[in-house]
Amino acid sequence: MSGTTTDFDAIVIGSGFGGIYMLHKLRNELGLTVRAFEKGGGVGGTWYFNRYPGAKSDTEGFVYRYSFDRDLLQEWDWSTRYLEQSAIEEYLNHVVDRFDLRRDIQLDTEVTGAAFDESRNVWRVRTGDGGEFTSRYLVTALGLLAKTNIPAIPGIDRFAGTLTHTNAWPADLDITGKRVGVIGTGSTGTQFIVAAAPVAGHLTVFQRSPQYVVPSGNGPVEQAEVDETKRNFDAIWDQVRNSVVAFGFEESGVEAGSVSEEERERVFQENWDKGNGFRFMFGTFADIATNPEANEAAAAFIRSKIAQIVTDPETARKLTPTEVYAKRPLCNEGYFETFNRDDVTLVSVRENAIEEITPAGVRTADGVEHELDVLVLATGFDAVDGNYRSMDLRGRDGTHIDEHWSHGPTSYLGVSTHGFPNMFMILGPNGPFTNLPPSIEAQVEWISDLIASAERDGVAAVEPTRQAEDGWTELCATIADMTLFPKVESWIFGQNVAGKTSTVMFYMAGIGAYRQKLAEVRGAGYEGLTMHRGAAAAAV
Ligand code: FAD
Ligand code: NA7
Repeated sequence: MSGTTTDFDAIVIGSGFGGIYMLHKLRNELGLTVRAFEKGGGVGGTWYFNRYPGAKSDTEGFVYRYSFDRDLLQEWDWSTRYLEQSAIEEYLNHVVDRFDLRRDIQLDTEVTGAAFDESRNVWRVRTGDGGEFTSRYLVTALGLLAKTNIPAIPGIDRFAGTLTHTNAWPADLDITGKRVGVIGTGSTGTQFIVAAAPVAGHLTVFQRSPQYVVPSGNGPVEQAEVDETKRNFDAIWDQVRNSVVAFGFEESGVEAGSVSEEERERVFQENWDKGNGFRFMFGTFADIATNPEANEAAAAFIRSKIAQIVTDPETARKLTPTEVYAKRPLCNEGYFETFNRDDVTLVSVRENAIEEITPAGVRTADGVEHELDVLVLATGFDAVDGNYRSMDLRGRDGTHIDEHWSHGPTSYLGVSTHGFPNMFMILGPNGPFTNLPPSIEAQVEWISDLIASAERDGVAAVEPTRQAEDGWTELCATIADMTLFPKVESWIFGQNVAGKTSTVMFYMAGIGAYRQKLAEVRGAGYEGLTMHRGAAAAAV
C-alpha cells in the first residue's frame, strides 16, 4: 500500500469481487486517486474468509469469474467444474496483481464510520485504527453474504472446545479424527457436511430445516474442454448477460404442466444427472419458481430421490423437506448419501431442540449431551444490509443508515440510496438475484460511467430521488410476489436473523432485464437521480 495521503477522489470499502473491480475502473480507467480499505488480512472477501472444508462455488467455474478483460479470461484456467475456495482466492489475488491494485488496498483496516459532509460535498471516513480520510465518492463493496449470523443459543460462550463460524474458519483448524458438530444445513452447512464426514472422527449434524439438495455434478474438467470454452467465451458471456440467473445455461421456456408426467420425470432426471441447483430450478421448466404445481412436481422428484438414497427410513424422514422449494437452490455431491455413514448422526432440532451449549458439547431437549471437540456454526449471514448497519454510516443531516432503513433496506437500482449522495453500493439492497460476478460487473461499470459523467459535467453530488427509490422498491416487491420465494423463510428476505425486519431484498427479474434497466436510466440522462451542481466538490 503506497502513500500517506488522506484525501482521495474515491474510497472503496471491501476487496472482494466488487471492490477489486471498482478500484481498477476508478483508478486505472478514470484516473482517479483511490484507496480501498479491507478489514481482512488479505483480498478476496468471501474467498478470503470462508476456508471451511468443502468451501467452493456453486456456480460453475467458467462463469464464476470476471468477464471484463478478454486477456484475463484467456489466461486463467480451471480444472474442476466448481471452484475450490483456494482457487478463487488465488484467482482474485492474480487479478489484483495483474492490474497493479495491491498498492492501493489497505488491508487489516476496518472502516468504522463514514459521514457525508454537506458543506463540502465530501465523505469523511474513519477507520478502526484511528485513521481519518476524505473522498468525493464512497463505494461500498461490503459484501451481501459477509456479516456472520451467530445465533443466541444459551451457553454459546461456555463451549470448551473449538467454536467457529464457517465465515471465520481458522487457518490452523484441523478436524481430522475429531468429534465435530455442525449447526446449519444451508449451502455452507451442506458443503461442510459432505467434506467433513470422511475426515472427522464423528460428525453430528444439527438440522433445523431439511433442504432440497440436488447433485452438483462436480468433477475434473479436461484441458480440451477448457480450451473449447475459452474459444466460445464471447457467445457464453453474451448469453450470461442476457439471461435470468446468469449461471451459464439456458433457462427453460417450457411450463411444467405443458408436458406429460413421463416427460417431466425425464427432464428432472436429465437435469439431476447434469447437476447444479440453479439449473434444476430454472433449467428444467420455466415455472418451478412461480407455479405451485410445477414447484411441487420438482419438490416431489427430489423427495423421491431422498427416499431412494437414504437407507434408514427415520433419517430419510428427517431429511425430507415438506415446504415449498423456494430458497436459493442448493447442490452438492453426495449430500444425502453422507447420512448413510455410521459416523454421521442427524439431529432434527425442530423435533429435538438445542437446549444449550455446554462446555462439553450440545445438549438437546431429550437430555442427551452430544460431546464435541469442534462446534461449527454454519448459521449463515446477516445478509445484504448487515455490514452497512455495522458501521456508523451517516448521510445528509447526519441521518444514520439505520434510521433511513428503519423499515428495511432500500435502494434505487441496487446501487444508491436517497440522502446518501455520492455513495454507491455494490450488491446493495434490491440488486439482482443471480450468479453474482456478472451482476457485480454490471453495477461497477454503471457506477464508473456515472462517476465519469459527474466528473465531466462538474456535478458535485448525485443521489436518487426518494420517488425513484420508492418506485424501485415497489417494483422489486411486485416481482418477488410473482414468485414462490416469499412463501418460505430464508436470508433472501432477512428472516434468518432474529429481530430483523422481513422485507424484499432482491430484484428477481433477472440480469438481462436488470442490465436493460441500467442502460435505460443511463440513456435517459440518469433518470431518477438528482445531480447537484456546485463548486464544493473541488474544494477537498
Ligand atoms: P465480499 O466478497 O463479501 O467482499 C466484501 C468485503 O468487504 C469483505 O472482504 C469484507 O471484509 C469487506 N468489508 C465489509 N465491511 C467492511 C468495513 N466496514 N471495513 C473494511 N472492509 C469491510 N455467489 C455466487 O454467485 N456463486 C457462488 O457459487 C457463491 N458461493 C458462495 C459461497 C459462500 C461460502 C459464500 C459465503 C458466498 C458465496 N457467494 C456465491 C456469494 C459471494 O459472496 C459473491 O459471489 C461474491 O464473492 C461477493 O463479492 P463482493 O465483493 O460483493 O463481497
Ligand atoms: P443459510 O442458507 O442462511 O443457512 C443457515 C443454516 O443455519 C440454515 O440451515 C438455518 O436453518 C441454520 N440455522 C440458523 N440459525 C440456527 C439456529 N439458531 N439453530 C439451528 N439452525 C440454525 O446460510 P449459508 O451460509 O448456508 O448460505 C448462505 C449463502 O451463502 C448461500 O446461499 C450461498 O450463496 C453462500 P433454517 O433454514 O433457517 O431453518
